[in-house]
Amino acid sequence: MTEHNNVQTLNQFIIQRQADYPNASGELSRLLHHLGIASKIVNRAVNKAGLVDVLGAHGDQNVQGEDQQKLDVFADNHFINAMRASGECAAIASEENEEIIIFDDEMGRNAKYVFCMDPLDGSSNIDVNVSIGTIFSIYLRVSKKGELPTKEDFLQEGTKQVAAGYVIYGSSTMLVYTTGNGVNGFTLDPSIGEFCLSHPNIKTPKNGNIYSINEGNYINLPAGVKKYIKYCQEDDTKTNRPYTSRYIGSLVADFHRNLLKGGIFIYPNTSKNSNGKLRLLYECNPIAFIAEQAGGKATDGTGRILKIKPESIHQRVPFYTGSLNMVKKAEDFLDFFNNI
Ligand code: P6P
Repeated sequence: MTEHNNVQTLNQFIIQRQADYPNASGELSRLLHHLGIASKIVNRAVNKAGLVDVLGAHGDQNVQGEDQQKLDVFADNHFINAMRASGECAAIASEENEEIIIFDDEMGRNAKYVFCMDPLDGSSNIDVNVSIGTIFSIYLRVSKKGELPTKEDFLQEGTKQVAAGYVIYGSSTMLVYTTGNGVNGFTLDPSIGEFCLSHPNIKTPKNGNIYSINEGNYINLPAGVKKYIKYCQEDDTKTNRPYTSRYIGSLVADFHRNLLKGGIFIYPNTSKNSNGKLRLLYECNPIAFIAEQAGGKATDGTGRILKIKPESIHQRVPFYTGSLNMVKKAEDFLDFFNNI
């Protein structure tokens, strides 16, 4: 029997945090508990992906026109089922579904929250055993209880998020989330099947030397980004800390590494994609909430990600996030070259 002295499980943490808020009535706790269960189910499938028939294109295409891998669909279904079972979610916006999913039953109609998710981000990496992730964001609905939820429930500024986070299915599986009072990381202990608090109160370094961007897009990048990359590549003798490029093509994996070590992740607008590639509701907003709660920064190059008023649920935005001083430096280059 593994000794688990002083290890706090996700459920114990949620209950303890709920005790800190006497007026909390437990709905968010219940929703997070069901999220944890779905994460364990998806983790089991991801870990066995090479062994059982969940690999390969599902044949359909998602709203982004990307081939749906079976694991994408599997993850989408299980997180939808978990939110329905929680009884605390009224509707879902998912990368895998063009329209919002409404729980039009007694529980759903009276639920307080709506849920945005990318159920399995980085899915093109599934077949090559690279870390992938689930990204989620939770809002209080603006529609009235008892009425049907609408898209307006999802078109809220990121500052209105009540919780957000991600699961990273990597060398270990971690759930990292915030409810606006700091960022905490939980590592799945397979021997007991529980997420255990392993990274309490995560703070991201204010400076770092990792820059993460797909340099294959170089010729299509804005001038300011090209100049920032050049700045990173020059051996900055003042600090004698040459930068290093790390890019794995999986947002959760790239962001999580930089969160812990210090770094900047950039997916800018390009001459091919005027709004960049990443989606505001279920990629940029939740990651931005985590970044800011950990002492970092997240912008679209001109302003705070969390202050953007969404216009559609699959809206894309340019994304710069990570260590505070690195994002500020990148913005300086953008400001200069956008205004010459
Ligand atoms: P590119 C994965 O498809 C994803 O949405 C993110 O996880 C990742 O950061 C990005 O796209 C990678 O895009 O164009 O560099 O392959």
